[in-house]
Parts: sequence; structure tokens; C-alpha cells
Amino acid sequence: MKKILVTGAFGLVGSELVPALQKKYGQDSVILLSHNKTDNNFKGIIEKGDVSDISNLEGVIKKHNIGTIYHLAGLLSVGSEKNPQLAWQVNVGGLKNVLDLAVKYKNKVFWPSSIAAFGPTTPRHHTPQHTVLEPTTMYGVNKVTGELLCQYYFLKYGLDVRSLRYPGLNGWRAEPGDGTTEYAIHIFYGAIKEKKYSCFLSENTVLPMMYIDDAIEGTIKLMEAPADKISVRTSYNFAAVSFSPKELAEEIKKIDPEFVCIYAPDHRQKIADSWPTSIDDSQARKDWGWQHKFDLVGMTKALYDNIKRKLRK
Ligand code: AKB
Repeated sequence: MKKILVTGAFGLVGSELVPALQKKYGQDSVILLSHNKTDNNFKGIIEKGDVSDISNLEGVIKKHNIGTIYHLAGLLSVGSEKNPQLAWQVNVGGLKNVLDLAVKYKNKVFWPSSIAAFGPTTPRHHTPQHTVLEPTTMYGVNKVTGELLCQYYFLKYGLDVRSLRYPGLNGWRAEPGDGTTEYAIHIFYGAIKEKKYSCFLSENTVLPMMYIDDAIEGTIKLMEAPADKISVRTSYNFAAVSFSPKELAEEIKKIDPEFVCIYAPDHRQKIADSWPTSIDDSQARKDWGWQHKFDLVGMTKALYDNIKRKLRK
């Protein structure tokens, strides 16, 4: 059987997607690719490599007889603003390498876009599937470029590449990365370790969010859907809940009444203000049956319990 390659395997999504894929397809069917990290908690076949290095990537695809690639490696919004050149190289160059090799080796590909593909001129509430894409961050520029590349490779080469515009994803297995919505993960570490958190976004900044279990289920469901159900080859709007830091803090306070959150918005506020508050994902729901399970209450409880358990170890 052909194997599955996961790039960025130890990141926020990879660290949850890999165990789900291993459970479904068997441990040795999933190859983990990472440019610098390893994690002793992970069992499975690990390869070291950078997605910007096409010959290294090709070697891994050939060596393991790869059939499907979940290409997750990339810089997030804040990291991309710190180093826009590197962001272009990894986020766009890395994706182009994956797409070129996928054409050559007839792979199926998943690649995540983001709500960062939208910008200040996009309708902010209930953002439609097909709308204005004029992002003002390098990360957003990378995502729009990537979406168009994916669609181009589908149209030109018939490549089966599928994508979701991830909202803020909140998971617990990996440390939160250098993103804007990631306050919604950091807040739990603050609450559990010190009963306090200083939030880098203002209290009323509403953003689209999702618990990681929903994201993993949706990602696998999209990849397993029959090709004739996929009507969007740029990237699907993908949503669950929307909330502000204040609403999340209130929910955490129901678990620990001593928790205090203060608000000290910094440069990341500008990024958040350029993104929508809520997303219309009806196309994904109609085409391949997407539905989320976790609301704000369920997500808060799951994150609090899992992060607490992880920190105790
Ligand atoms: C970020 O904030 O950079 C990411 C994203 C929304 O893509 N979490």
C-alpha cells in the first residue's frame, strides 16, 4: 500500500493529525517529516528534511512510496511578519515543490490555507466562500498565492489537491506556534500555571476558531470525499465557532473562578483586525458533509483538561 507523508509533523495540526492517521491506516503507513524537531512521544517513521529542498523531498517520496501528502509545514502569521523572505520561501516555495513532485509521482495532496487569506476589504461577518481576497500580511499573501497555485495545478495537471481555510485552531499536544489566534491556546497555559494571562489582543476581538479534534476530523473527511463532491479547488471556508478573548476568559473562569485575564494589545492586534469575525462554510457542509461538534463550552473544557494533564506529566 502507498504511504502517507505528513510535513510539519510535529506542529499544532501535525501532532494531532499523525496519531489519527496512524490509528486509521497503521503506524508504518505514515511518514513524519520535520526540518528540525523530533518528539519522543511520537512513534513512527521520522524523516528529517526541509520542504524548501526539493531533492530531499523527492528522496523521501521515492524511498517510502508515498501516495498522499498532508503538507502542513509552514510559518504562521506572526512568524511570517518577522521574516517575510523566509515565509515566502517556505510557505510558497515549499508548497510549489510539493505540488511539482505530486504531479510527478501522482500523489494526492492536502494543504491548509487560512482565514488569513482574507483582508480588510473582505466582508467581515459571515464571510462568503467566494469573496474579495486582499490580505495585508505576508502570511495572507502566501495563502492566496497557494490557493491559486492549488487550483492551477488541478486545472492544468488534474492534480487532486484539496484545501481548507483553517480558522484559529486550538489544540494541546504541541506547543502553540507564532500565530495571532494562538492567544486562545496560550491563555490555558497561563490559567493553569499561574491563574493569570496577559492577552496580546483586545478583549472584544472576535475571531473564527475551532477545536483541534473537529479540524482533524474535517481534514480527513475532506480527503476521503469522492472527487466529484469537491467543487472548490482553491480552498474551502471551514468554520465552527467565533468568540472574543473576553468570552473565552469568562468560560475559563467558570472552571477556575480565580483566573484573571488582562488585555495588552500589541502589534498582533492589527493582524487580527484585518481578519473576519465569522465564516460562511455552507459550501463545505453541502459538498462533503462537514459538521463541527465542539462549541465554546466543549472546547474550553477539553483544552483545560488536556493541557492540565499534559503539564502534570
Ligand atoms: C495564525 O494566527 O497565524 C494562524 C491562522 C489563523 O492561520 N493560527
